[in-house]
This record gives sequence, structure tokens and C-alpha cells, in this order.
Amino acid sequence: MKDDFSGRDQVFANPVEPGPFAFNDQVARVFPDMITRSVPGYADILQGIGLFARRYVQPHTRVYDLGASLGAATFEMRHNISVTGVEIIAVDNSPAMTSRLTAAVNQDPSVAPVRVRTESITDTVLSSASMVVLNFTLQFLAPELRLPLLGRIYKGLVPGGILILSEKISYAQPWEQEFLTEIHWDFKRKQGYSDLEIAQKRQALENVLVPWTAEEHREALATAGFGQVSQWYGFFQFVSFGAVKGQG
Ligand code: GEK
Repeated sequence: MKDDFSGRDQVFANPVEPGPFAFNDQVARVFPDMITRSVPGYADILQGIGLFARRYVQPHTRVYDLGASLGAATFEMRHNISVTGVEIIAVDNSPAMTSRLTAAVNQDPSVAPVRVRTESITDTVLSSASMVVLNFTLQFLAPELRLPLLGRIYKGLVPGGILILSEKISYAQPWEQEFLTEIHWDFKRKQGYSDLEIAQKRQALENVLVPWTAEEHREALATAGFGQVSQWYGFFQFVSFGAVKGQG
């Protein structure tokens, strides 16, 4: 299917057959518009990822963007790395995403090599990494697969390396869950989504995007080995953590 010129997300604009959300061609075509209008703070987080890349990426190491989609974080890092000998590995299991990402990498004149891999991040072998990004990806993995992945990321990082983990989180208190859900829907309405679009996407994401609480994230990061964890960003229930592997 050809990419439409507007790039406007209308995936749920008309009544659709109920079914699970998938990162298919229809979604990949409009993905930048979809994520920007759905995730409060997405542009800020990308800006932060660029700054963390500048500070944390070490010479002759690897950088991983896990669940890269069209490579927004990949490019943010690529454009901010000034040290030499760095290889960026961008992974996504959606061929609709990685085919577009490969084309975009080939159009980008930056020097740092980017290898695009179409595979599940549960299969990705990580080594000599100074930076790993999970920008709104872990939430799509089955909960029992998350801790093993975080453990492999910790092991794959060099001392002083950083994991950036951005997630939509949930809340243990029902009132707080409702408080943040309502305001997020207001955000989406303000971005031009109709109530039908909001309701249909919500239904499609049920059991596909399974959010953890902030405490569950902190506990999993600690169990994986990270002793230094900071929630450096939050806008409604969309947050980002930086987790650093100590020098010792
Ligand atoms: C960005 N990081 O723009 N293995 C590999 N990829 C996966 C898996 C898996 N097991 N499960 C889901 N994905 C991006 C945005 S989007 C977030 C990330 C969102 C991929 C999936 O194909 C999709 O491209 C991505 O994770 C999640 O900074 O749509 O809310």
C-alpha cells in the first residue's frame, strides 16, 4: 500500500471489526502522526534521548533501539553521537516498520552505521552496549518476558552505560487510574481524535499494551541489576526512566 500524503492517523476513524491492535502497514504509514497525537511528551522524550546519547554513548560501543518503529529515537541518537566507532542497532519485529526504517536510514547522511533488524527484541543479543532505548516498547511484551529482557540489557551494558525506558504506566489506586485516564482522553480529543477513535483504539489495545505501575518498573529494574534509577520525565501516565549501570 502506498503511503498517503497527509500521513494523518485515521485507523480508527470509522467503525472497525473488533480485534487486537497490530503494527501493520496501515499503522506504519501514519505512525509519526499517531504517536505524536497519542503520547503526551513524545517529542520531549526524544529530545532527552538525544541529550542522554551525547553524554552516555562511549567510543567503540553499540547502541540499541529496541522496538524502533520508524527510528525516531535511532535518528535522535545518531544525530547526537560525537564519539567514534559506534554502531547503532535498531530492532523491530514489524516488517512494515523496518522496511520504512531501512529506507529512512539510507536517506540520512549521518556517519554512524545503523543496522536494522527485523526480529523480536526477546531474541536480540546485546553486547558492548553503552546505551539501550526501550521507548514505549516494553509495555507490548508479555509481562513474564520483561524481567528476562531487562536482565539481558543490564548484562549487555558496559559499566557507565544507560538504559532509557519510557512507558505508559498504570496506577494501583482506582481513583488515580481514572484521574489520569480521563485527562489523557482530553489530550487526545484536543489532538483531534473523536470519541469513537479513542474508544476503538482503547479496545484494540486491551491485552496488547499491558501497563505496569511505576513501582513494578522500579522493582524489575532493581532485580535486573540496576542500582541507579531516575524517573527523569513524566506527562500524565507517560513516563521515562534512566537506569545507569554502575562503574563497579
Ligand atoms: C519511537 N520506539 O518512535 N520485538 C520487537 N519489536 C516489538 C515487539 C517485539 N517483541 N513488540 C512490539 N514491538 C518508538 C516507538 S512503538 C510504541 C515504539 C507505540 C514494536 C512494534 O512493532 C512497534 O513498532 C514498537 O514496538 C512500539 O520512539 O506504538 O506506542
